[in-house]
Amino acid sequence: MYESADIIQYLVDTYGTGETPSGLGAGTANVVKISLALLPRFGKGSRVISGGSKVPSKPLIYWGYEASPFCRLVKEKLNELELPHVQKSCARGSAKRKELQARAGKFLVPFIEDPNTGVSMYESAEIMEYLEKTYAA
Ligand SMILES: N[C@@H](CCC(=O)N[C@@H](CS)C(=O)NCC(=O)O)C(=O)O
Repeated sequence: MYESADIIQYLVDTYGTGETPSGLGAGTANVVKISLALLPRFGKGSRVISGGSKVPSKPLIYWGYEASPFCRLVKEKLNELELPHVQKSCARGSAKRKELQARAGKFLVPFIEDPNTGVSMYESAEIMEYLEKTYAA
Protein backbone atom coordinates (compact mmCIF):
# COMPACT_ATOMS: atom_id res chain seq x y z
CA MET A 1 0.00 0.00 0.00
CA TYR A 2 0.89 3.66 -0.51
CA GLU A 3 0.12 6.57 1.84
CA SER A 4 1.94 6.92 5.14
CA ALA A 5 -1.29 7.37 7.13
CA ASP A 6 -2.74 4.15 5.67
CA ILE A 7 0.50 2.23 6.28
CA ILE A 8 0.67 3.39 9.90
CA GLN A 9 -2.97 2.48 10.44
CA TYR A 10 -2.40 -0.94 8.89
CA LEU A 11 0.63 -1.56 11.14
CA VAL A 12 -1.07 -0.53 14.37
CA ASP A 13 -4.18 -2.53 13.46
CA THR A 14 -2.24 -5.63 12.44
CA TYR A 15 0.63 -5.61 14.91
CA GLY A 16 -0.24 -3.07 17.59
CA THR A 17 -3.20 -2.14 19.71
CA GLY A 18 -5.15 -0.47 16.94
CA GLU A 19 -4.40 2.96 18.39
CA THR A 20 -1.69 5.10 16.84
CA PRO A 21 0.64 6.32 19.62
CA SER A 22 0.59 10.11 19.94
CA GLY A 23 3.28 11.72 17.83
CA LEU A 24 3.43 8.84 15.35
CA GLY A 25 0.52 9.86 13.17
CA ALA A 26 1.11 10.97 9.59
CA GLY A 27 -0.71 14.28 10.00
CA THR A 28 0.51 17.55 8.54
CA ALA A 29 1.99 18.76 11.84
CA ASN A 30 4.24 15.72 12.15
CA VAL A 31 5.29 15.88 8.52
CA VAL A 32 6.24 19.56 8.94
CA LYS A 33 8.17 18.86 12.17
CA ILE A 34 10.12 16.00 10.61
CA SER A 35 10.83 18.02 7.46
CA LEU A 36 12.21 20.86 9.62
CA ALA A 37 14.36 18.45 11.62
CA LEU A 38 15.85 17.11 8.38
CA LEU A 39 16.66 20.53 6.90
CA PRO A 40 20.20 20.73 8.36
CA ARG A 41 21.06 17.37 6.74
CA PHE A 42 20.86 19.00 3.30
CA GLY A 43 19.29 15.90 1.76
CA LYS A 44 21.85 13.39 3.07
CA GLY A 45 20.63 9.89 2.40
CA SER A 46 18.10 10.99 -0.21
CA ARG A 47 20.31 10.40 -3.25
CA VAL A 48 22.39 7.40 -4.24
CA ILE A 49 26.14 7.78 -4.14
CA SER A 50 27.68 8.86 -7.44
CA GLY A 51 29.62 6.03 -9.05
CA GLY A 52 27.22 3.40 -7.71
CA SER A 53 27.80 0.59 -5.27
CA LYS A 54 28.54 -3.14 -5.15
CA VAL A 55 25.59 -5.34 -4.26
CA PRO A 56 26.23 -7.69 -1.33
CA SER A 57 24.93 -11.22 -1.83
CA LYS A 58 23.36 -11.32 1.65
CA PRO A 59 21.54 -8.46 3.37
CA LEU A 60 23.38 -6.69 6.16
CA ILE A 61 21.90 -6.64 9.65
CA TYR A 62 21.44 -3.18 11.10
CA TRP A 63 20.56 -2.64 14.75
CA GLY A 64 19.19 0.77 15.62
CA TYR A 65 16.19 3.00 15.95
CA GLU A 66 15.00 6.07 14.13
CA ALA A 67 15.30 8.61 16.95
CA SER A 68 19.04 8.11 17.41
CA PRO A 69 21.20 10.64 15.52
CA PHE A 70 24.05 8.12 15.35
CA CYS A 71 21.72 5.53 13.80
CA ARG A 72 20.42 8.13 11.39
CA LEU A 73 23.93 8.68 10.03
CA VAL A 74 24.33 4.98 9.31
CA LYS A 75 20.87 4.75 7.74
CA GLU A 76 21.75 7.62 5.42
CA LYS A 77 24.84 5.72 4.32
CA LEU A 78 22.89 2.48 3.82
CA ASN A 79 20.45 4.41 1.66
CA GLU A 80 23.11 6.21 -0.36
CA LEU A 81 24.80 2.89 -1.08
CA GLU A 82 21.45 1.14 -1.64
CA LEU A 83 22.53 -1.67 0.64
CA PRO A 84 19.88 -4.29 1.36
CA HIS A 85 19.59 -4.71 5.11
CA VAL A 86 17.42 -6.22 7.77
CA GLN A 87 16.59 -3.71 10.48
CA LYS A 88 16.56 -4.93 14.06
CA SER A 89 14.63 -2.09 15.68
CA CYS A 90 15.56 -1.69 19.31
CA ALA A 91 14.19 1.56 20.68
CA ARG A 92 14.03 2.10 24.45
CA GLY A 93 11.98 -0.66 26.08
CA SER A 94 12.68 -3.21 23.34
CA ALA A 95 13.44 -6.79 24.42
CA LYS A 96 15.88 -6.97 21.50
CA ARG A 97 18.32 -4.84 23.48
CA LYS A 98 19.13 -7.92 25.60
CA GLU A 99 19.62 -9.95 22.42
CA LEU A 100 22.23 -7.51 21.12
CA GLN A 101 23.92 -7.36 24.51
CA ALA A 102 24.17 -11.18 24.62
CA ARG A 103 25.41 -11.32 21.05
CA ALA A 104 27.97 -8.54 21.06
CA GLY A 105 28.78 -7.85 24.70
CA LYS A 106 27.00 -4.54 25.25
CA PHE A 107 24.04 -2.56 24.07
CA LEU A 108 25.00 0.34 21.87
CA VAL A 109 23.49 1.35 18.55
CA PRO A 110 24.09 1.65 15.70
CA PHE A 111 25.53 -1.85 15.40
CA ILE A 112 26.05 -3.59 12.09
CA GLU A 113 26.63 -7.21 11.12
CA ASP A 114 27.82 -8.07 7.64
CA PRO A 115 27.37 -11.79 6.88
CA ASN A 116 29.25 -11.28 3.59
CA THR A 117 32.53 -10.43 5.28
CA GLY A 118 32.04 -11.63 8.86
CA VAL A 119 32.52 -8.07 10.12
CA SER A 120 30.42 -6.77 13.00
CA MET A 121 30.94 -3.38 14.58
CA TYR A 122 29.74 -0.51 16.75
CA GLU A 123 30.53 3.20 16.25
CA SER A 124 28.73 5.20 13.58
CA ALA A 125 31.84 6.84 12.11
CA GLU A 126 33.64 3.50 11.73
CA ILE A 127 30.55 1.81 10.32
CA MET A 128 30.14 4.53 7.70
CA GLU A 129 33.78 4.26 6.74
CA TYR A 130 33.51 0.46 6.51
CA LEU A 131 30.38 0.60 4.33
CA GLU A 132 31.92 3.16 2.00
CA LYS A 133 35.22 1.27 1.71
CA THR A 134 33.55 -2.10 1.20
CA TYR A 135 30.58 -1.25 -1.01
CA ALA A 136 31.14 2.03 -2.88
CA ALA A 137 32.02 1.10 -6.45
N1 LIG B 1 29.93 6.84 19.65
C1 LIG B 1 28.74 6.08 19.35
C2 LIG B 1 27.59 6.63 20.14
C3 LIG B 1 26.32 5.79 19.97
C4 LIG B 1 25.29 6.10 21.00
O1 LIG B 1 25.48 6.91 21.92
N2 LIG B 1 24.16 5.44 20.86
C5 LIG B 1 23.07 5.59 21.81
C6 LIG B 1 21.78 5.84 21.08
S1 LIG B 1 21.73 7.48 20.42
C7 LIG B 1 22.91 4.32 22.60
O2 LIG B 1 22.98 3.23 22.05
N3 LIG B 1 22.72 4.49 23.91
C8 LIG B 1 22.46 3.39 24.76
C9 LIG B 1 21.02 3.29 25.07
O3 LIG B 1 20.17 3.84 24.34
O4 LIG B 1 20.71 2.58 26.02
C10 LIG B 1 28.49 6.13 17.85
O5 LIG B 1 28.88 7.11 17.20
O6 LIG B 1 27.91 5.18 17.29
